[in-house]
Amino acid sequence: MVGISDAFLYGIVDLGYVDESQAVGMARSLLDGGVGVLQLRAKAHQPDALLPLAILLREACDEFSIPFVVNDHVNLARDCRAHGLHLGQDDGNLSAAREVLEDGVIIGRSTHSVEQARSALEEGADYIGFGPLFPTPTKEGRPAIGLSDISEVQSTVGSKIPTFCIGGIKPVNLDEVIAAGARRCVVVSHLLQADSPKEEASLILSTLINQSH
Ligand code: 3NM
Repeated sequence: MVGISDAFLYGIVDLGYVDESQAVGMARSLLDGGVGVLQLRAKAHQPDALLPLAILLREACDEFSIPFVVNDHVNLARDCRAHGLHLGQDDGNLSAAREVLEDGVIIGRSTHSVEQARSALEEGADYIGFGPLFPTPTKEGRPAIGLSDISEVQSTVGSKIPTFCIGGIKPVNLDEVIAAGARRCVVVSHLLQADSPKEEASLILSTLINQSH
């Protein structure tokens, strides 16, 4: 299994954009395109109903030796034997989730400020998301934080755990995001709405890899 520290592009199969019947095909396109970690995000679904899909996605990720992460639902993460769980700011503490999960399962935390990023590191998060950098329809209503804090988060937290910038990132602003200090990114709507998610993922990944070395 390749670890999360090897991941530069984080893909999310978000059932707000992708019909459940297309989710495995989309996951495979993203994996073919080179995402280094894949999450299932399904804000409008009952977690129990997601178990068959979560197992299929975990199996697809296993084929690619890539971590599969479940958003929000700790029991679903346990039951599908996900490699990781992702928690928002209001989703409880990490230690409670760790009691449910097998040893070695990684836990990520969404953070929206430098202070939250530092707290996530202190509470033992294995990685963080940092954003939203730009306004995004995927998380409507959440204010954009801009690019000015990326370099501080990258040098303080990002030097210790993988730090993925998120929120409104697309090829048109990727150079700017990288120039502001980002090394790793999550891209959701741009990839899920692309004609070829595989090609778009591959392009974004090469930009991230080429510019951060
Ligand atoms: N979390 P897109 S922003 C799921 O800042 C999510 O924590 C965010 O989607 C955060 O690439 C976001 O479509 C949406 O903007 C990312």
